[in-house]
Amino acid sequence: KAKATVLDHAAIRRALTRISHEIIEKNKGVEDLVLVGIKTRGVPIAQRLKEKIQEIESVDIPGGELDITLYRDDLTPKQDQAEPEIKETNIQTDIDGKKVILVDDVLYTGRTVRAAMDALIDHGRPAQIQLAVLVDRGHRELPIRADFVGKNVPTSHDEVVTVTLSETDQADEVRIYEK
Ligand code: 3GP
Ligand code: 5GP
Ligand code: MG
Repeated sequence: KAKATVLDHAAIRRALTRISHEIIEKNKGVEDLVLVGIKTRGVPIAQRLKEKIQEIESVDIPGGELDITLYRDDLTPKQDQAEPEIKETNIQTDIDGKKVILVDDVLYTGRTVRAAMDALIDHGRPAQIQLAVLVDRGHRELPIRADFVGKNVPTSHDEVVTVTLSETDQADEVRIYEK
């Protein structure tokens, strides 16, 4: 059941522009940064950030992808306690000593990000890991927070946030639905 649009196309664009500036400001430039998107929709979001940062700083930041699959059924209220698992890692660049920025569409329990951090640490020894998300919907189950947030969207467990992006879907939009 549709409830409300929380971000439209322009709001998503502005949020990602702001986050790009925040990333540059926090890191005092873009040296040693690597952007790693979590599939599916974290990947196009990371790509957009990369393009904006390139416009601002004229530097092409290396990127990568992680595919993390959930073995619990996240689309229904909490019942299963299984953990997200790494399916595929595609990070061509060396992350030793780098500042890796993980990028995802929605941050919820934090378990996906935890799995993503495990994968990164298996892959190398990053100097830092930072986290950028388009939406933080709350309900963390682990001590994880995002460094860069497009929008905080308070939700109940019965609600679901849909993120559609032009790269993967029809249009750019973030909505809240009642399950
Ligand atoms: P994504 O791969 O782009 O992140 O989990 C598969 C898809 O279902 C995700 O797309 C995500 O957008 C969507 N989704 C909607 N609600 C949930 C949820 O509560 N948990 C998870 N894991 N995915 C959800
Ligand atoms: P977490 O592991 O923090 O519980 O959930 C994060 C991952 O699950 C993200 O990759 C995100 O895609 C997905 N996710 C969790 N809740 C939602 C939600 O309400 N909407 C969408 N679109 N994705 C969600
Ligand atoms: Mg996701």
